[in-house]
Amino acid sequence: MSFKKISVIGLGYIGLPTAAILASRGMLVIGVEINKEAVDTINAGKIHIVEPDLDIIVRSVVATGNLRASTQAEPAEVFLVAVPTPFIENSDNKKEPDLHFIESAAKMIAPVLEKGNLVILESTSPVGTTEKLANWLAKARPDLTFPQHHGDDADIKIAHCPERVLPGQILQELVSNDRLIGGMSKACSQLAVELYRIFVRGECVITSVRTAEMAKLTENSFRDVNIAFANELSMMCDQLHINVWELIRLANRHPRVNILNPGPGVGGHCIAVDPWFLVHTCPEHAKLIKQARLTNEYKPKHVLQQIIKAADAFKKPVIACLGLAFKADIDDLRESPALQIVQQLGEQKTAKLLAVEPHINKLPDNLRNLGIELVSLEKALEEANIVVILVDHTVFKRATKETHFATKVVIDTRGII
Ligand code: SAJ
Repeated sequence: MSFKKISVIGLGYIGLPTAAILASRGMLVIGVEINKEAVDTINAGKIHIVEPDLDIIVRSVVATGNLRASTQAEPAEVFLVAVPTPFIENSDNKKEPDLHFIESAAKMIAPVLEKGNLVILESTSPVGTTEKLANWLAKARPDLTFPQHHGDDADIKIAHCPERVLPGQILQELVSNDRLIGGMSKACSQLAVELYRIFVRGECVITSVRTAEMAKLTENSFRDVNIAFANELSMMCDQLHINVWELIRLANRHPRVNILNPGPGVGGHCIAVDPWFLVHTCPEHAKLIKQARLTNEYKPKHVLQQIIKAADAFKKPVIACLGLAFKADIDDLRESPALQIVQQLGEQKTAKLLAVEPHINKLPDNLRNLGIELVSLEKALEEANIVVILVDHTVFKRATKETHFATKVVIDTRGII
């Protein structure tokens, strides 16, 4: 089969780049998005998120007519679902996966599904979610057959092919990364491989649907556990007056040791979220994974205590907080430990706070309401007596080569100095 018309449901950090790449390969792509503003922005050839080079490719595929956004689903050969899967905190403070965006996507595409269509779930999902999606679709369309009951002969083919791209390098990784293809039957996998072959240069590796779901959660939990190890080391080193960066550099000289970098905590909407899906599904076994999450969630509090202690030595402390994003060289503030630290520091009202974030033009309202100012790096370094490095943006790394840091009390949570 050669595909012509593809529908991407959810035009966020994954959906929009994927839609744009498919469109750039000659497909007619209809992006479906509930946010009307985002739809209008995209149809004007612009983008509502920040990702290197995405603006160029979207502008070009909208101009050629290969990409069009809409708030309504319409018939297509493939439906690629890339909607968010956050968690909700229940009354016992337990984090439960929130699948309502996937359920809404199922309700949206069910009326336009036709025999022969392929439905792919790309959203990071707890094990069993693709089967749930299939059941939601089957319930809405009793006139069609689905792979959970009809295997290879089903009218509709369904697969889970998790996205695994790194924000900041999405366009490159979409093409070069290997792709896991978890079809609900052999025929489902084969059709999904055909689709990804349109733009993936990495290998398309076929597995079961549940293994594909678990693999994605495993990758992000692996990273979370390893960062937690580094963060635990950094807190022990603070207590023992040892330079954790030197320690890690030395330990990593061992041929089988490769410790990650400690930081102010773990942010973003993936690594700080996905391990909870495993903890929720297997609470009695996912103990290390849960503890890693708790360690990484605690790290911002540890940094906050360090800053408060440093500020105590000044009558009128002025604190410059360098970086608000969840990691280097992006503008994304979601689940950012830097943002959390600056907000909590602002709530203490014990110091004048200057925030430096070169990737945004305006502070979020909650920070502005606390009297925090967004300033340039130069102004921050001129005025502050304490400098807290919260994000390792390239511009900050360059600035540390100059001398003005030497005269300040510096708390360097990223080890850039
Ligand atoms: N971090 C550290 N120390 C490190 C590495 C990262 O503190 O040594 C922090 C970062 O500063 C950031 C957080 O961890 O706050 C997460 O950043 P990241 O760069 O590790 O990952 P994400 O969230 O941008 O993207 C991850 C990737 N997963 C893995 O590398 C296993 C990406 O491939 C996934 O596609 C993405 O999650 C996702 O969408 O799930």
